[in-house]
Amino acid sequence: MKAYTSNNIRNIAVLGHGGKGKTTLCEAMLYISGASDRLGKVSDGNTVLDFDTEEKRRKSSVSSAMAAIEWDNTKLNIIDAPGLFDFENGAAEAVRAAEAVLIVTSAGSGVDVGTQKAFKAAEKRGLAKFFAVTKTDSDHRSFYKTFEALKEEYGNKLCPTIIPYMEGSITKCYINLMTGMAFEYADGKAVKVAVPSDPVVEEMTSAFMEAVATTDDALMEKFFEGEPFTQEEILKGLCTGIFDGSIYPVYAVAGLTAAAVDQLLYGLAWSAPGAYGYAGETAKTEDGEETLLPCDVNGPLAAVCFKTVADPFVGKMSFFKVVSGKLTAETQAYNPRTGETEKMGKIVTVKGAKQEDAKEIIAGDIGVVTKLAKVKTGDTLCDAKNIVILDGVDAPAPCLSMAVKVLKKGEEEKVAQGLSRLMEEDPSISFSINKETKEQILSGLGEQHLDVIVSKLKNKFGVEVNLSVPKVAYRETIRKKAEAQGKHKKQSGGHGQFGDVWIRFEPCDSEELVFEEEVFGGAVPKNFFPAVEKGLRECVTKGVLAGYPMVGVKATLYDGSYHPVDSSEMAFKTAASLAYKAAIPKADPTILEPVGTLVAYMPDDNLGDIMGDITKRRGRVLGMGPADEPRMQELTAEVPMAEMGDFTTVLRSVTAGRGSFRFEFTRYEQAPQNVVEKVIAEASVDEE
Ligand SMILES: Nc1nc2c(ncn2[C@@H]2O[C@H](COP(=O)(O)OP(=O)(O)OP(=O)(O)O)[C@@H](O)[C@H]2O)c(=O)[nH]1
Ligand SMILES: [Mg+2]
Repeated sequence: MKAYTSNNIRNIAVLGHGGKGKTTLCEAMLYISGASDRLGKVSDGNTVLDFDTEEKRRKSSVSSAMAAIEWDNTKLNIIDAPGLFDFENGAAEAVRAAEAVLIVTSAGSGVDVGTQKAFKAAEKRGLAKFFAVTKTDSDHRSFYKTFEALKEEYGNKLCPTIIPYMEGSITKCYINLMTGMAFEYADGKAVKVAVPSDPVVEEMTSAFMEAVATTDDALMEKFFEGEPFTQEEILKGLCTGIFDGSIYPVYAVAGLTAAAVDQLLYGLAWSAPGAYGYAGETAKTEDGEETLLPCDVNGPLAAVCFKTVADPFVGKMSFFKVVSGKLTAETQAYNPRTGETEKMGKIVTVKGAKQEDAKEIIAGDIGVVTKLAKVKTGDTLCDAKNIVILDGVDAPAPCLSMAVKVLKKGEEEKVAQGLSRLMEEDPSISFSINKETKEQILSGLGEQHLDVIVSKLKNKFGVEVNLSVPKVAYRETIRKKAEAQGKHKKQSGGHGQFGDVWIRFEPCDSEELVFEEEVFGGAVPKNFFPAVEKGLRECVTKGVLAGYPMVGVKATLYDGSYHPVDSSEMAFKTAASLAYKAAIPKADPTILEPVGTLVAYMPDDNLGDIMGDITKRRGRVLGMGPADEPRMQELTAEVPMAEMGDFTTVLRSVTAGRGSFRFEFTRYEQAPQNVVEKVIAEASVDEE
């Protein structure tokens, strides 16, 4: 690939709802531009971008993939993101690296959730927005229906740019309103035809011109006078509007047949902003001050790692967006997070799974540095003399947790290693050990996400695991006062063992055991008190009902007796545990369950259903009201953690993916009787 200067590079994130045709469209862009010598098909598993085994198996993208395209003296870095919400991390990576987002939907669709999410993600980072309505080759899939739906959602900023001319339900040709030319397509090849005269074409042309006119007063005047615009005026207006967010161009295409894809490439090359077009990117200095970094190849280095891949052959690959300066094999790059200077590996560019050596990655471009052992996704690399921190990646937080069971004994370490590699690639995975239940907990964004992780463990790391619903960390406590004697006496041959205590147990507020003594007249000598306390502290780690830790207990040693020769610390420790075992069952023991606070967001229409679901989960709604976003509600509730298992899945299905939530542990509460019985029954099964 030839060398491009910063002003000729565009980074485009391709986002949208699952299955709408993003990968297919990207493949067509690669094919039409000559970056790929065949038109890959997702259904045939031969695409450049869905190269991972999991993607081929599922016929759907699971991670972001990148390829550079050369078109009209411009380098277009295309980043194809997965549409399924379980793989949303890929979209977060793509958005971090891009200046423009191509939102893909398909003809005949309304405004789907993927479109809304992509739009929001682009807004959040202030990126330019383009729409591609694909699948316009299929019969009875109306581009115009989708256009109207988008218009209703996004208003007059929507600017038809390539439109299909339909005869009945069949697309005959595509009209480029930028150039005023029409083309028919056969095998992706364009044949110029006359622009059909049709009221729809006239209406769309007028909408296009009006959108362009809004970017400049002089053009608006011309528009009202009915004067035609020159090509330069059109392009300038379009670029201005796209850049400042007053125009969202809409392109009709068909990825599968590569129809009108050349027109889309022209549109992106001519009118998508690159990093060079902006004043710069805002970073933070070490003191937390904001500083603007212009896209200047001669400026100080500032690059953000937006994606990490653990490649089996090349090793670790860190994907960078260079904001200022350049990355070369000789660069001394400082990592403010670790405080270390990184030794550069090789510089490569990627086309899907393929790598090609490169000399450098310059400001405004993206590329890969290999073997940076310490760099993580989200890290900034910069000049040690000019330390800056760029925004990281807005990765979604894990929300569905399962317990991991390793199938073959002895492979635990291998599983942990495999997972830590996968976590390097995907920050929306987390893996930890629950100290209380001793279970290994794997968390991700949903069932499909966890399913892919399990498959990758098997295929990439050769280890098999099963997932099950995690145990809940219950606690035990007592509800009334009770006392008992614990007497340990043994006479075996010479030296005997003797310890005798009377201990009172009562409820208290402390999580930890509170130990006191009220011994009169040396019934138990002082030097044995620590042994009694130690014995009790060991006991409360296991409750008497189901073996969960005991909390909220005060123990008072108030009497006992000793033997001048046979008493020992050991004997008093044992005596204390006998008192515990005898007293606690009389102290009305019960089970406490963890309760968390849920804050959930959902569209207005789903509020009733979600409230019903929360009630079914034994939750208490604490409050609700309109969320910050239009047409969304925010609901706060307290829900037992044991009931939250599949809430992610239910919320997603009820809200068609629009909902989201946070859930955090709040406190322990008395569990209802049926739960107490269930927990005790399960514990006795576990013990058998
Ligand atoms: N007829 C027709 N079918 C298409 C077109 N584009 C994609 N498809 C089909 O739609 C399905 C999904 O296409 P993908 O390209 O995998 O969609 P995606 O948006 O990348 O999907 P995710 O990666 O899962 O988000 C495949 O079966 C494609 O063959 C098109 O232009 N025309
Ligand atoms: Mg895809």
